[in-house]
Amino acid sequence: MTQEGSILKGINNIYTVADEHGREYLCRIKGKVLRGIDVDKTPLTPADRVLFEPVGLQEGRIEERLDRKNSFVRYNLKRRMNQTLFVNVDQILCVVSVDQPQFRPGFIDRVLLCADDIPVVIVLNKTDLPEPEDISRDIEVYASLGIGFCRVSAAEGKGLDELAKLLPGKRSALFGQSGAGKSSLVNALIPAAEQRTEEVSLRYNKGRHTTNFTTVLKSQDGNWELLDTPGVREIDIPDMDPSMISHWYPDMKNHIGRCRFSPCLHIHEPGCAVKNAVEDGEIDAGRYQRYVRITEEQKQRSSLR
Ligand SMILES: Nc1nc2c(ncn2[C@@H]2O[C@H](COP(=O)(O)OP(=O)(O)OP(=O)(O)O)[C@@H](O)[C@H]2O)c(=O)[nH]1
Ligand SMILES: [Mg+2]
Ligand SMILES: [Zn+2]
Repeated sequence: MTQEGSILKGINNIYTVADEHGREYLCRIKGKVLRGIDVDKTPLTPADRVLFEPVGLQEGRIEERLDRKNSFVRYNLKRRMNQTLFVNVDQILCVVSVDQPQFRPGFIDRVLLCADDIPVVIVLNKTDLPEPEDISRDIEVYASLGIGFCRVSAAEGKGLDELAKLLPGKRSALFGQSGAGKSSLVNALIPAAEQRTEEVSLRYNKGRHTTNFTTVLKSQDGNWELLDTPGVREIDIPDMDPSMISHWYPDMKNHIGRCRFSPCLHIHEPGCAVKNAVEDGEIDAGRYQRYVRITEEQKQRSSLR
């Protein structure tokens, strides 16, 4: 009999599906195509809700994907198409670190663009390491945009109580650069998760990432979930019209309508309200420079088609 379930992970087209009691089934997709999906998107990702038919006690066949509440989408440069990384989350914990890997605000800007309407909280990890000065300035800029922030050290157990307060009743995805400490944080918050972690130097020598597929992990009390995701080195924003990018910047939104030209890329156009706001210090100059880089990249990508 068909049941509703939730995907915990998928490896080589074999999906682990949990039913409403938490019982797990190893499932394949029934037939060649899945009902309820649009062809060019990733058919199934962790946290997708599905209808499946159990076959015996531990296996099953997935028949249909149910509607997604939201999606985190990036552009996959190799495959030259958008790629959904995970879905149906209440918030994204963007894990960045003080160092190893280096703190890069441009990475956070791109995560915010990929996140669409999903709320993002910046989790600054490895605060036990010496901290470059400009980090707190950048963090203040994000705070002024209403983005949540949390300082932690998975290694020393610092700030984890604060982080834990953000989790009850929610499904949160940890996303960030490889080596930032996502799996270490998952293990600190859900000890039974036993996610593999590895030293950054070891990793770079071998040129690989430690976590290589996304897993949904349930808290001990069953009240909240974490998604541990594979780290990335870079992230590219999904395909969109370059002139639309600024609409996703809360700090630019109020200025856009006052530019002389419409649409305006806010780069070379005269009478640009966004550029004026940058000059007046209303918009952070660093964030604007990174906006220009992201927009130029997007223009170039569109021109290659
Ligand atoms: N100094 C310090 N090191 C940490 C901290 N948290 C994690 N690490 C170390 O950073 C390295 C990478 O940690 P992981 O948890 O594997 O990082 P990850 O983000 O899951 O990496 P990927 O799975 O490749 O994306 C490990 O050697 C951890 O021990 C921390 O708070 N401080
Ligand atoms: Mg990991
Ligand atoms: Zn403009």
